[in-house]
Amino acid sequence: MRRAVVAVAAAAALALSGCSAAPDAAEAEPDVGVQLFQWPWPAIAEECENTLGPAGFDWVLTSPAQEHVVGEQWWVSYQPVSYRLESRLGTREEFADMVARCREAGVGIVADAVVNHMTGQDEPGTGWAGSTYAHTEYPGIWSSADFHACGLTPDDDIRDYDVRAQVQTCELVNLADLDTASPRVRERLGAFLADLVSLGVSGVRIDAAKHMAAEDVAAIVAPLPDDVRVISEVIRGPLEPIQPEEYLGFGDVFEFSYARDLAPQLRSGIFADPAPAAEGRAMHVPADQAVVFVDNHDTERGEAGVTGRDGDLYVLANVLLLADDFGTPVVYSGYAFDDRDAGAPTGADGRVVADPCTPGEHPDAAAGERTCTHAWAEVAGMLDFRRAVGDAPRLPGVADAAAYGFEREGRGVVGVNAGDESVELEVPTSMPAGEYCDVVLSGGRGADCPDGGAVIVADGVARLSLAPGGAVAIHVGARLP
Ligand code: AAO
Repeated sequence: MRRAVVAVAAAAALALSGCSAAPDAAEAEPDVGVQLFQWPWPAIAEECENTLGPAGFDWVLTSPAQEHVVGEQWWVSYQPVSYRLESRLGTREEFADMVARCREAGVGIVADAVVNHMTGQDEPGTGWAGSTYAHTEYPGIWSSADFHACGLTPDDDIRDYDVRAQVQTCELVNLADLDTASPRVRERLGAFLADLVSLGVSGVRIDAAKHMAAEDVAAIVAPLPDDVRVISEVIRGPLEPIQPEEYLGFGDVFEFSYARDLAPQLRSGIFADPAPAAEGRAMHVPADQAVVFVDNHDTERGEAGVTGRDGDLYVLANVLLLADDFGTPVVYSGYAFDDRDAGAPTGADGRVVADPCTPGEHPDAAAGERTCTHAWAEVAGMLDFRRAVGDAPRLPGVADAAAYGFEREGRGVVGVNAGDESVELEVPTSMPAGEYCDVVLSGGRGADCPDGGAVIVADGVARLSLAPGGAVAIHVGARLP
């Protein structure tokens, strides 16, 4: 069985540093990903160089690179027409250039791979790069024999997630469902993933993995080199027969329970300590195979989680995500929208465009504008925190009114306030007494600690002044002289 191996970024040298060097015992490169949803390849390359590498992000999850059906909606990306890497997000050359430039900046690329299905179109058509297709005919690639015809529902679409055979052999929202049990299909899909790897990607997201038997996905990814990270998208339906745990034999999974636990705590201001990471969390895959997030492109359009539309609460959610010791966190960065289907802004040629984000800025994105979450000072500061606390365990927290905070043993303290009253939160800590810079406020730039950004640790207690909707984080590398 192949094992997911975590790529180590070479960004340490570029990392924003604190005021004084942290003891290096526990210091580790933070294994933090960022999903740049519907970002075009040349713009991702630029973000790697200007923002992501310097902040210490380890990898970027892209949107799918395959040729897709033509349309304005973002989700055309999820209806592949061929395995040519020509899409609204860029050409094959631009994809390869992005991978190389990001790698140079210490950032890996995890490519979203759509292998469960092809298009959901009933009428024949021509894809973005000129390939012709019909629902189950893709000349030179697939013919109808390569697809499932489940015969279990009136239109062969999935109706009932409680029936395994439907979920894995019927069509997900009318998307032509490949017969991934077939050796020929497996081999062709494997060749597509190998092509991505040949361009230097460090990992792949397996879209709609739930809709393929785990043994099929295992067979498709088996030929990949061991150091290619495989992350399966298996949305946890607590009562469904197909569970994310089935997909752990060959890689990691996105753990949807994480955000579902976090969101109600932020909304209510009533926080509870999770079980220690080493003991595992209920309804979560083990920490070392869990990829966790506040939101993604589906949940920000669907589930009742905390999203970019929640203002301060969304910042607090990201602070807690990055302060935690559970799983591999992925920050989500897309664009604001007022229509679920609305695609990202495009130029006159129909290609998606994106202006660069400015490190440290936190714009109020209007519909169609990039949220730039990955460039926010608060996020950069928390990557700095994460680097400094390393593998120090999360200790039981303290709550006061709607504020909550905890220590990463001996190395850092974090606090958030989800209420509308200021709170002085006292968090017990074994950090050395002294004055520390708040890296949330300073974006990790300890040396330029702004006025009011200093936090006192004395008598084994960190005193955090938490404004309504505010967050504070300090770590041993950001101690003021
Ligand atoms: C579009 C149109 C369709 C049209 C189709 C074909 O919207 O009307 O029929 O084209 O022409 C994306 C878009 C779709 C789009 C599609 C293709 O979201 O709107 O369809 O591209 O262009 C299931 C899958 C999961 C999937 C998710 C959307 O299991 O894999 O649906 N996510 C991925 C991508 C996604 C993409 C595709 C797959 C397809 O991330 O962007 O679709 O490539 C339950 C189940 C889940 C199920 C959800 C939604 O979840 O457990 O497995 O996800 O329902 O049906 C609670 C429950 C939880 C439940 C959840 C629902 O939390 O605990 O069980 O609520 O949010």
